Amino acid sequence: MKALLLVDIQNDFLPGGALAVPEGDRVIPVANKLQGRFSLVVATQDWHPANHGSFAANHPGKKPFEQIELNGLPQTLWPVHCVQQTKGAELASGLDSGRIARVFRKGADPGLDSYSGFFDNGHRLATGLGEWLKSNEVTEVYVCGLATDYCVKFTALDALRLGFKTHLILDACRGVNLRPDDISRAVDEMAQAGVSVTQSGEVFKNPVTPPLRTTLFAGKFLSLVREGHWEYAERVKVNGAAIIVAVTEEEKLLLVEQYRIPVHARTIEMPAGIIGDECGTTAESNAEAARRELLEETGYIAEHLEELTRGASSSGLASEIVVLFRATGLRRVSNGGGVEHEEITVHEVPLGEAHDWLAAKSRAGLLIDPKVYAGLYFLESSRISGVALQPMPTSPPAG
Ligand code: VGL
Ligand code: ZN
Repeated sequence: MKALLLVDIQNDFLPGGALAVPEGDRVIPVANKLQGRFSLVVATQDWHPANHGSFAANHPGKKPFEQIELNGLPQTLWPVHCVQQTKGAELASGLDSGRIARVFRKGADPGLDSYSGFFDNGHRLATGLGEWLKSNEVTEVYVCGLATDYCVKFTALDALRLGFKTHLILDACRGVNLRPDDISRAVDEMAQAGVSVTQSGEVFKNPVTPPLRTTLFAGKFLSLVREGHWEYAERVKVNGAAIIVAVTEEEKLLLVEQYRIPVHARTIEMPAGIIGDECGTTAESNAEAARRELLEETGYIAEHLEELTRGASSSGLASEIVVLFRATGLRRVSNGGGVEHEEITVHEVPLGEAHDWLAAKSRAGLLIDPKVYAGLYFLESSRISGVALQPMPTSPPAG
């Protein structure tokens, strides 16, 4: 498997930061776009204590960029940068971090600097990155970030040493250039050592290699999948679920009650349904699916559908993403009750009584889906803040 390594893309290394790399911010949009081409993304983070030995300020009479010896190793002195728990040490504000599987920190030992994301400069301590990549079956790494002539260079050289096929994505890196040709010398040194020097445009041409995935069981509606060491459920030909927070003109919340086989209990849930194959691509198609499900389950047609939020329904158990909609302008056109065998009871609960009603159902032994409370949160907070709800574009329900 291939992994993308985002090296030290941190606020302090951007223009305006404590140790600004010229044009450091230019790597961010490229790094964001590159992430979509890898199924595994890892970041490194320079993470120094305030008393770090690489800071000129900690050596009386010394200035940034002077050379000293630190515990037997040559050391360039730097301005104070990437101090733990500061804004400057955080990953760059514009960097998409939702897909970063892990962040490896380095440079925490006051007596040792650590340019490479794999080891400190004396190769005395490992950060764990190498082991972790190997445990994830990574054989090939693509390196980008800051700074070409320091942390990027040493990270790429160590990756090679550890046996990874190593690529440098040149246009997704920027360097310090303390001496005018430091960057080009660093690139030459990496290339000489065996790093393949490439451009993001070349990477975008490569197909995305999916992670090693085994289908342990393929049912009619669900598969059980193993990816790495993780097992999870995935729906067949479906890519999400719509949950509908529906309030009638009389301020009544629509809830559904049904017997659920996996939990052997009656449950109270928001009306919901799966978002099919063709959906998920546009907000409208999701809204259409939500409108259809609401009609099937409750017999109500909704005039407006507004997306409230989206997220994982149970991220350790299933790949499912749920989209929470608010439905308004409700008109009852049929009895609902779901498609055959669903045997759904629709409840219309006055909003002001919802909490007491749910508590009573819970006491009676029914299981309340916590997403019901998420829906109530949105109803209550939209009133408190007086947010005007935007109507969604409407069209007649499908089918
Ligand atoms: C770096 C100098 C000092 C880097 C970190 O990320 O390249 N450079 N600390
Ligand atoms: Zn540093």
